[in-house]
Amino acid sequence: MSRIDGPLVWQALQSLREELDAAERDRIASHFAGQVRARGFAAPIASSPVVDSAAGVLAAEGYCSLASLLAPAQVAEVVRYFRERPCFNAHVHASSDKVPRRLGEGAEAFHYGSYALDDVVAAPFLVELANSPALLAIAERYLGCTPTLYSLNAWWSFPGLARPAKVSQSFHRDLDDFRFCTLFLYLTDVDARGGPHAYVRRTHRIDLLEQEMAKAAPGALEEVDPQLRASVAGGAFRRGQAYGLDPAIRQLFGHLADMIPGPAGSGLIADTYGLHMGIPPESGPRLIFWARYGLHVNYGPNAAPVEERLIASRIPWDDRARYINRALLRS
Ligand SMILES: O=C(O)CCC(=O)C(=O)O
Repeated sequence: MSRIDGPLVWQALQSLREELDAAERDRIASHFAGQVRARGFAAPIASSPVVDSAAGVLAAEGYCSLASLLAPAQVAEVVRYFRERPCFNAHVHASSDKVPRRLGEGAEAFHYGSYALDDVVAAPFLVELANSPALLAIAERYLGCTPTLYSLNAWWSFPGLARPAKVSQSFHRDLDDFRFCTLFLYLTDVDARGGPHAYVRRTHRIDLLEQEMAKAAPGALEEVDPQLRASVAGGAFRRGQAYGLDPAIRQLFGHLADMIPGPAGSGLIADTYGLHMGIPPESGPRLIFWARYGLHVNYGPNAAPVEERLIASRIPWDDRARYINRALLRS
């Protein structure tokens, strides 16, 4: 697809996603997955107790915690690598002012310091982790087809800002694809004050949401902001719509809202269509990495493809690997 057609198709699909309710979105996702399966890049899904259990929890709850994704020595190397590079003042590089800033030299004046895709790809261990058979198998189970790895990102969340960042430090839904899931890897230790990711379980699936809503106190939903109500009920919603720590979310779903701390090297895989947020860190900066798995090449705001050799030299490179990583590659 050309550099014009890619964004054009992405924008059209994005508008469609904003108009669909959760059930329609899911139906289209199944068609997409069927088309991908028909094109035959599937590998036999590696079945192991870890993969089976993580895929089951992800489907049932919306996220699954993952321990020991990287060893302490690997984490130290990754953190050292990023500390030596400039970062950019937004959650994703594409939304920043594109001014490189170093840690200790102005970067911390902003909520976020994210890295350019080339630097994320060149970081040690991360491309290998995102392409590990176990994570690909979990994503493949969840999506119903071979995943497309459409976004890699790493960023600092800095403490001490007067207000939380818009959207991402407020409960919100992501709308990247008709079905997708996100691996988050903590690269610093994250306790309750270290900026844990928070996720409202079961808000990723309309059937589960309906079950939870049926348990809500009579009238509880009427008090909720109409946009939030539509979203909570699995209806259409706008991208970028955020709900803060809306008391209604606490009232309706408090018992399902998990804060997810973990040591550096651990993480989670989540369907971030479900309500989620990053709690602003208080005790120190948090460094985190994501890898996003979806149904197709998703020319979202993160797209800035890298040279094939940067990835191909790192992992077993065959047709399937090229397919999975193609959104990240310059053609
Ligand atoms: O910072 C976090 O833990 C959450 C980031 C987030 O909300 C997102 O990537 O959509």
